[in-house]
Amino acid sequence: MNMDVATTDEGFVETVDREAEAARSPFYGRAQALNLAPLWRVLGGLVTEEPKSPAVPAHWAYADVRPYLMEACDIISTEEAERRVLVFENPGLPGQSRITPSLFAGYQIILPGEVAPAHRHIASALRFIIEGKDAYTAVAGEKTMMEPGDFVITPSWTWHDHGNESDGPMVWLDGLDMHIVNLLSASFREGYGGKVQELHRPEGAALAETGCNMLPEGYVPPSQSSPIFNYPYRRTRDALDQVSRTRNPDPCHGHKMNYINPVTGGPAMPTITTAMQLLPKGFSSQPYRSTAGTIFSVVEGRGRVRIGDVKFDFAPQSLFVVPSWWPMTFEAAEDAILFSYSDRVVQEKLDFFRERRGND
Ligand code: 1HN
Repeated sequence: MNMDVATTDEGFVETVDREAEAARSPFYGRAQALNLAPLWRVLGGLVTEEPKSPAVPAHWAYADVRPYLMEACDIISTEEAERRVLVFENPGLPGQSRITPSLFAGYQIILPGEVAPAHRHIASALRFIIEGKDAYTAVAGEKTMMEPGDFVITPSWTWHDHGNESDGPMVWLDGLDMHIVNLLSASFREGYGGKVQELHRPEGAALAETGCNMLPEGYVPPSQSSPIFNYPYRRTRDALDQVSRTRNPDPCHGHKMNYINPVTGGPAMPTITTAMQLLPKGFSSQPYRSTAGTIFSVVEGRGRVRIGDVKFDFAPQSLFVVPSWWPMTFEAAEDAILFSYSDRVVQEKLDFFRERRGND
């Protein structure tokens, strides 16, 4: 036997008997002509012993990204682009508009007076505000003004348009689940047929109805997404501050709070788990890994994240990605506030989700 170590297309190392494989080769060729393929040549890569993400850890500093956003404003209008977005591409997944295999991340910039026209799609979106004020998004007939640190939801198949009524640029992080939608070939999209949608609810209606730990008698939720579509930073920050006075920090996560849908108590979005966490100054976390590849956006504070043997220093408005099953630890040089999103809720619904705390 002539045993060789070979690397498959998926990058997995296998032991191969070259002579036997050569003898089987005509069979493989004839089978291929009938669109048949031998499982035994690909099994190891199809069903891995542990998660092997094609994504890699990556970090973007806002000072590096912002000039490109500004330059994008010089070369294309929101009108022409429809959405003026620079996509964060995972270096392990170039050209695919993926920051993880399942999730999209991009920064959208909208200048004073511009409008991003109304449309809707099956993909759900989150907005996490990075810079600017007095810009709005309108979702399903209601407008909300956005500020840095606000977490805003565009549920599946809801009309949405954005506008900037301020005198400065507005930048937010767009997180979308279209890769999950597309995996299942379930995408639809349509234009509204007018720049801005008709508003039929006063600003603040959603927060009053569903964001005060009460629900109107007889309330029927319009979708599986949280009816609160803007979680204001002021409230989130206050909650983290209060919680940090009454609880000890989790050894892996510090003070971490998940955004919830008040109707169900479950995650705010049906396909994307979202959270905000406070790492107190001087906090040094225990290692943590999970199968949910996670995108982090830093709101406040400086520190360091270690992902496997890769280290990134983070600062306000940094963005970084931790792929599935990579161990991560945090060190906070200052009180740090981190927004994050992942596909955890999807994995939990399908019984896929696994996590491991500590060093094993
Ligand atoms: C989209 O519709 C928006 O509505 C932002 O603001 C980013 C990225 C990919 C596909 C659709 C938006 C998007 C997007």
